[in-house]
Formats: sequence, C-alpha cells, structure tokens
Amino acid sequence: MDASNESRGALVVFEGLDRSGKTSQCGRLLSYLEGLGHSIELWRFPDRTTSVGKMISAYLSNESQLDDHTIHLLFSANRWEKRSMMEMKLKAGTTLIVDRYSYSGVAFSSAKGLDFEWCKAPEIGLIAPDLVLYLEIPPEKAAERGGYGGERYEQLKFQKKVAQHYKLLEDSSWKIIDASQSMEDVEKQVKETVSEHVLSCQKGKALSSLWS
Ligand code: NYM
Repeated sequence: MDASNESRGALVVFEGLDRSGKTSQCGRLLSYLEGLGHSIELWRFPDRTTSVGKMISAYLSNESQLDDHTIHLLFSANRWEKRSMMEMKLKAGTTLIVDRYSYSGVAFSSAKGLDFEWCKAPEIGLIAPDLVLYLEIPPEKAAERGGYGGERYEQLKFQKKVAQHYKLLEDSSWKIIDASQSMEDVEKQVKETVSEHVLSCQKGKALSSLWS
C-alpha cells in the first residue's frame, strides 16, 4: 500500500473477549507512551459518536433489532468511515491504540453463524495493524470479573464461541497475552511488546492492508 521509508506512528490493536481487560490496558499504555513523549491517541470500535455508531449502539443495547448481516456491515462501515483519518494520523507520526478492530467484527459475527469468509470480505482494504495484542482469558474467568453488563453478546455460551472464532484469525501480527495474570503483569508484557513495534514504525516500516 505504501512503499515509503518515512517514519510513522504504529497501529496497535487490542482484541479479546468482553471483560478481558482491554479497556484498562489501553488506558495504561496510553499514559505510558505519552510519558515517553510520543504523539499518541486512543481510539475504539465501535465508535459510537458517529451516526453509524449510534445505530450500532442502539442495537447493542437492545433498543433496536437488525438482521445479522446488516449489523455486521454497519460495524465494518464504522471502521471505513474512520479509515482515511487513521491513515492521515499514522503518516503524521501519531501512534494509534485501538480498542477492538476487524477481528472483533469477524469473530462476533461468525460466532452467530455467518459465513467466516463473508464476514472478512468488507474488512479487506482497511489498514492492517502493526500489532494485535490478544488478551486471552478463559470465558468463565471473564464472566466472573464483575459480571457482564446488559449488552447483547455478553453471555458465557456465546463468548465461548467467539473465543474459538478469534483463534481462526491469528496471524504473524498477533501477540497473545495471558490476561488472567495480574493487571501489572499484563501491563508489563504489553509495554515491552509495543515498544519494539513503535520503533520499527519509526524506522519506516510500510503501511499495509487487511487481508491481503
Ligand atoms: N463488536 C465490536 C462486534 O460485534 N463487531 C465489531 O466489529 C466490534 C468492533 O460489540 N461485545 C461487539 C463486541 C462487543 C460489543 O464493544 C461492544 P465494547 O468494546 O464493549 O464497546
């Protein structure tokens, strides 16, 4: 997608089941990288602030009903509407920490029974992360963590299926972190892994696209 050797920000994605600790770890990583003087932003998907995001939010809170294919495409559209901004920020040298991305899209929708390849198709051409930190936790343990909220998908049986589907998406950009460790131990591993990747992007690693 981009053969330039210019320094850029890194695209770091957190993935994992609901209650795996992603949001806390994103916050900790943000403070750490800011402290080192990096230009850095924290993003999340779904981005519920856009009009597409509001439709997604209403669906997740059971205020609206949508066909499974339709909601899948809305989640994807929500990433596409941010794609050019994402590219601009990365090229301008800002590292983006992103709480959920295309892997959530495919894992959750295919766990409902939608065709796996069909689920991947609308994600093709989005920016490929430099690093995916997958916070791995047994679904039973995640369910014990303060219980689930009232949103759609927050049920143990379904989360077990999602975990299986995530596994099918693992590639060389993934680092699997045992999220049943203490927050501090997870944080330490996250920091070590991310520092290496930020450096390789500063050295001019080219941007690439999903899923090619
Ligand atoms: N989710 C999230 C999807 O089903 N598809 C997607 O593409 C994304 C980004 O939305 N249970 C699901 C996973 C979560 C829910 O996410 C909301 P969060 O991180 O709780 O706001």
